[in-house]
Amino acid sequence: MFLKTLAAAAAFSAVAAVAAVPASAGQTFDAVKAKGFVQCAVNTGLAGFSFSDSQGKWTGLDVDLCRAIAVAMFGDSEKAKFTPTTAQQRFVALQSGEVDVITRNATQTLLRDTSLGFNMAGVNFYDGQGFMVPTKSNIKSAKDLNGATICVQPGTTTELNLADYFRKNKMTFKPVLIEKLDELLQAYAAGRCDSYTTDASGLAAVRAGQLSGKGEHTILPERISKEPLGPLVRHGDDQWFDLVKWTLIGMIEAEEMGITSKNVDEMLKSDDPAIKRFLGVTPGYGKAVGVDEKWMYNIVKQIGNYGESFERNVGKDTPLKLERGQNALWTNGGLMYAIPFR
Ligand SMILES: N[C@@H](CCC(=O)N[C@@H](CS)C(=O)NCC(=O)O)C(=O)O
Repeated sequence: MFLKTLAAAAAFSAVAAVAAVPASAGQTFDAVKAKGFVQCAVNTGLAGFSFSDSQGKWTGLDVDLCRAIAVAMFGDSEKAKFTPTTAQQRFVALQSGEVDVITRNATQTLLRDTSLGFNMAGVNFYDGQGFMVPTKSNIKSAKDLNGATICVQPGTTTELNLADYFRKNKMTFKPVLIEKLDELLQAYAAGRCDSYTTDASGLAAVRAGQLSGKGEHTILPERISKEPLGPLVRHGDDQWFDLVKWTLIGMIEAEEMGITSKNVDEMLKSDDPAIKRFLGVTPGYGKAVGVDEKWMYNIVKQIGNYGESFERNVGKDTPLKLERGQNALWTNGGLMYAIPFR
């Protein structure tokens, strides 16, 4: 009996000891801290997601996520640098250490998580693959594309899904593979392809961006795949993985809690214990993640919550005019669900 009690006490203190151990810093986390900025792989230019203006200032939903990571690490959204990558270049850039994280419409898949050596740190945009056609073609459905020539970027899930979809539906197609988005869109606009296929968000982005003023374009109704897009980090640094993952979850949690860039200072005075912990008024989470206790306060203050970032970059009042849809909070019928800050 006495022995049992001793064993139980030992087990309890072991748990307590584990809980008290500070998060151990990993290679990437330390390297980012030492160099003083985070290097993110982004698109070469996709309106609403990652786009650089004539002054070289990057904006977009994916850029916001990168900046939020910078805020978590350094308290400053300007401590983020961007490496534009094509779909083919992005994975090598992460594997080689050229970038610290990919915040660029990358679909989370089994092979990327395993064989490519990455960890998937959450989903910041739920998407599906679609097709675009010139409106004057009068094509109304993907099923009308039998025999079509289709423009597609190599090194993407898009390319693989396209082949599966046509095979499954016993249809044929001719792929035109072009790595650089701008070149591909020129080919499409010049009529070299009957259709262009990518994630539906990408179709909306190029229609509002590179293709604006180049005729009318229709996005066909079918979504032929699931494209959960989100940040990727290299295997081997759990602390860095945790930081990226909880930065994204934190932006969603802030929206769930009703904390915005406008009211976050008011919220500091809240009596709600969960809000006090979230904003670092009650310390704990910052230390657990290895950053300043005010990390989430700073992120919401400088970047906003997930919904604010969505509306500012891709929402219904932007040229992309995207509905929240699957990207609404779970409480509003969407898939965005923050794992508890606890
Ligand atoms: N989600 C797919 C496709 C990602 C992708 O590369 N999409 C294209 C079309 S939206 C893109 O981002 N192009 C921008 C660029 O190459 O800079 C994947 O992860 O493989």
